[in-house]
Amino acid sequence: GKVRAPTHIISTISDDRGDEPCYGGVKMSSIIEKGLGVGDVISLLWFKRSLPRYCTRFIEMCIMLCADHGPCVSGAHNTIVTARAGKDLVSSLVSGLLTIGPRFGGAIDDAARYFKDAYDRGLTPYEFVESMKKKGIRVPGIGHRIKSRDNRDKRVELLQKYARENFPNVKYMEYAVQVETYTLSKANNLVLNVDGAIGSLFLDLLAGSGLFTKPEIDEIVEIGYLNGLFVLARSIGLIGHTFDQKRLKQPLYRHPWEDVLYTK
Ligand code: Q5B
Repeated sequence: GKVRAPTHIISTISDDRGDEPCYGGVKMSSIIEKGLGVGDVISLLWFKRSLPRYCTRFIEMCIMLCADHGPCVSGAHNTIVTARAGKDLVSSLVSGLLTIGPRFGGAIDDAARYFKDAYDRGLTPYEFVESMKKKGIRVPGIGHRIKSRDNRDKRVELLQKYARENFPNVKYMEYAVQVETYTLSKANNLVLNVDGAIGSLFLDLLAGSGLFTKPEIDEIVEIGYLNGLFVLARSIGLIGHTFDQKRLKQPLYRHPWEDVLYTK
């Protein structure tokens, strides 16, 4: 009687079979009654555990600070062009999301991987950056198109301030800052960017909270959970850009000839 047919799906993060859905074993009514937020929901569904308030607040700050960065970035541009081609919300959203990758917004996981590896192996910032250069790999989490030594990214400053005041330890972030000091000696725009700040600080969250084992941290970094924060956050802005274009009744976009170098 205890033998059951093999299932086609294994799922561990939520359960909808009882009188109310549970996220990571926590009843939805309890999430609402306790006044929990979206950071707690992410903790339960992604990390399969309740995290302390300072961690869930940090997750919420990442979502809020990455929600949008204007109409000129790759994602918003694609979304705007798609919306102006008359496409629906989902098409406009995904066309923007598809630009998220190693150069734009999707460098958080690689930043965490490389900063973790370099710090854990005891590499100096000089050794780390120069070894990346030899391999022909740009340091993920470093560099920005418009941010620079003299025009710092407020998002990075806010996340760093919060973590310094609330995290038990910020060793990975301080290492990333030392890397930035070295890269800034090479060029003015090689700042620690928002991807690098989130990547290094999330390593500190994972290592400092005491709630993750070392193999669990390695698995999270290896699988690559952290770009999910940018994808989730920027969806808020991309949805906004879609509505904005529709509300403004913007016509089909055509790029101006003057802005193309036609050459043979
Ligand atoms: N160089 C971000 O480059 C950018 C270097 C580097 C070593 C580096 C570049 C990069 C790593 C990926 C990353 C996240 C493409 C950025 C984001 C979200 C956003 C976006 C927004 C938002 C910018 C000039 C010279 C060259 C390069 C060297 C550049 N980066 N060397 N390590 N990391 N970063 N992405 O300005 O000798 O002349 O060949 O790939 O972390 O996406 O707001 O816009 O919220 O939406 O185009 O903030 O840094 O510079 O490509 O002309 O390079 O610098 O090798 O050297 P740029 P390039 P050389 S945050």
